Amino acid sequence: MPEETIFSKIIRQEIPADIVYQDDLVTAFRDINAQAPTHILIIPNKHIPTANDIGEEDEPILGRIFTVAAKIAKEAGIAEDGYRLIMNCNTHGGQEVYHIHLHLLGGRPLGPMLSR
Ligand code: DGP
Repeated sequence: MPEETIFSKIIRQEIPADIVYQDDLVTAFRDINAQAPTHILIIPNKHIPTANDIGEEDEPILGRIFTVAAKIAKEAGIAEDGYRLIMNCNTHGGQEVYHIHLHLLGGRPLGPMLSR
């Protein structure tokens, strides 16, 4: 298992972050470099480096990540208009932090999914 990242320190609240939700399986906090009015990262408390490392034993965690994303979107008032959920994987996916995270982006029309 590769080294833990800065996200493990955020989970343990050893460094500051704007945490909007935390339970036994997941933590959600505002992205430091917001790309939209609402930009929240939902991450597992367990260190899973990339989407390639998700195992069957992690299915409850992944389910929780998505139910928490939906709950946060509703609370943020963006559920009806809509939003985008993204998980980047490895270099071609543009992953910068090797602790899986689901980006929740919304609060404005986000346009086409990929820039051309
Ligand atoms: P990705 O490219 O998918 O690995 O996205 C990583 C995101 O993590 C990026 O949008 C910026 C965010 N990020 C990186 N370091 C920190 C941090 O220390 N605090 C917070 N809140 N967000 C961070």
